Amino acid sequence: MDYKSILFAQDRAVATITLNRPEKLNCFTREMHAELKHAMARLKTGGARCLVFTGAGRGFCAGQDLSERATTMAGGAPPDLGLTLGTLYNPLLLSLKALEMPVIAAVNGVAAGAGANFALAADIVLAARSASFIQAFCKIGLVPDCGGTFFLPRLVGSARAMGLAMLGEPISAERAEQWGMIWKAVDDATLMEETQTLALRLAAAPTRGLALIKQAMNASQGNTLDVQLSLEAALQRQAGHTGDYREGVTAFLQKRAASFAGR
Ligand code: LHQ
Repeated sequence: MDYKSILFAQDRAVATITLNRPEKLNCFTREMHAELKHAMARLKTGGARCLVFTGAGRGFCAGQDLSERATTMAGGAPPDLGLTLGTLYNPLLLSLKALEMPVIAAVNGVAAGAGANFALAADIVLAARSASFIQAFCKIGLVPDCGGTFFLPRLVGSARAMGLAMLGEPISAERAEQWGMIWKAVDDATLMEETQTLALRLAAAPTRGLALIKQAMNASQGNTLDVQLSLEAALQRQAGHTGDYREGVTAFLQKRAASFAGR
């Protein structure tokens, strides 16, 4: 598939997907969704062990391309935005969450609407100091989607989540870091360098173990302690069967750096 709205690159075991409609702040179109779906599927076979998402130009992603969305359909009927979410956005979010490798969002500029929540769905979010996050939905009469009503209260607490969702005010990268919404705000000039360093580090880590950590963390959102403890035991059983566990312990005992194969 020839990509027109995204770029896909792979450097060693780090795959990078760049949303690439810079003149429109990389807002989502149907075409971009189709290309993202294709690129996500490609990751399963290409040997990548870490995925980075970023945006081209001055923005990360301004959410749904509103010019592609009629507010009134033929015959005057209202549009079915639930169908759009169910067919395009929700599968994208779930595929990110299910991806068996760490996902980093390198938020290079404004992240608004679905673009903000798409970034928050990553496992680790780095943002340029000049970047901002905007729950823009309330300004056009919509509800935060792409998991916003799930991630935000868990990340920043319900008072801040409600304020962000109802006021739609931009929150700076630094404030987002202070609030625990993202991992780190970094200087604009070093964002991509720091992202690549982190991505290479994660790509050289025990990938299977990281995938199991991700599974446990994601499941914990809806589990009771006893259920979560059982899940930890089941996942630890799997982790204990990996070559990377053997290598990690052997390297520790031999006082040398471990070399993880990712399985
Ligand atoms: C845009 C957009 C955009 C089109 C910038 N669309 N062109 C899911 C399912 C189905 C339907 C509905 O929605 C959803 C989920 C959602 O994501 S809803 C929320 C959609 N996003 C927004 O409401 C954000 C709209 N954008 C903005 O508020 C501003 O552009 C922000 C604050 C992000 C950035 O402002 P500025 O830095 O001042 O840039 P700008 O507004 O000048 O934008 C640059 C260009 O990008 C401009 O085009 P132009 O041809 O005039 O230069 C904008 O029209 C275009 N653009 N966002 N979402």
